[in-house]
Amino acid sequence: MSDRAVPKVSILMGSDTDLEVMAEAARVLSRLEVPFELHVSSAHRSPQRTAGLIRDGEQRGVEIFIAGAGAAAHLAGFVAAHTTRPVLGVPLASSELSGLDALLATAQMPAGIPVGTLAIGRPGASNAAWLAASILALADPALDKRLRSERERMAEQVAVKSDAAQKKLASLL
Ligand code: RP5
Repeated sequence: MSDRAVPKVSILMGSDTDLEVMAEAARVLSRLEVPFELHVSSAHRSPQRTAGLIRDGEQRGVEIFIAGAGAAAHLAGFVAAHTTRPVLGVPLASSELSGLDALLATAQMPAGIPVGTLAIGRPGASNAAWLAASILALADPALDKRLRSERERMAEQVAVKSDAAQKKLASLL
C-alpha cells in the first residue's frame, strides 16, 4: 500500500516480471495521492489467491481494480468476473507477440462483463492510473483539483518544449 490510508485502487499483476511496467501505475497514483495496494497474482497459476484478493479488497474499500498481464492475459477478465467495481486492464508485452496477444485477450470481453482496456505496456499502465484517478475524482473534489493542476502542468511543459524545439530547429537548418 502507498501509505496507511485505506487503498482505493488495487493493482494486480500476473507475474513479478510485470513489476517494472506496472510500477508506472503506482508512480502516477502516488503522485496524485491516491492510496493503493499492489499484488502479484495470476488468473492461471493462483486463481484462488486472485479471487481472495478481489473479495478482500472489496471488503476493505477498494473501489477500482487495475490488472496488468501479458501473453494469454486473462487476469483483467478474471477480476471483472469477480467484481462489479470498475476494472482497468493493461496488456503487457511479455511474449513473442509483443503484447498484441494480451491486448486482444484483455479487450475482447463478453457483453456485460467489461474491462476498460488501456494501451500496451508502460503508457497503458500510466493511463490506467490516470483513468482510475478520474473516476475517483467524481466523488473527490480535492483529487479533481490535483488532476486539473497536473493537466495545467502538462500544458506548460508542451509550451516549454515548443520553445526548445524552435531553438533547436535553428541549428538543424
Ligand atoms: C503472464 O505471463 C504474466 O502477466 C506475464 O506477463 C507473463 C509471463 O509470466 P512469467 O512466466 O514471467 O511469470 O501471465
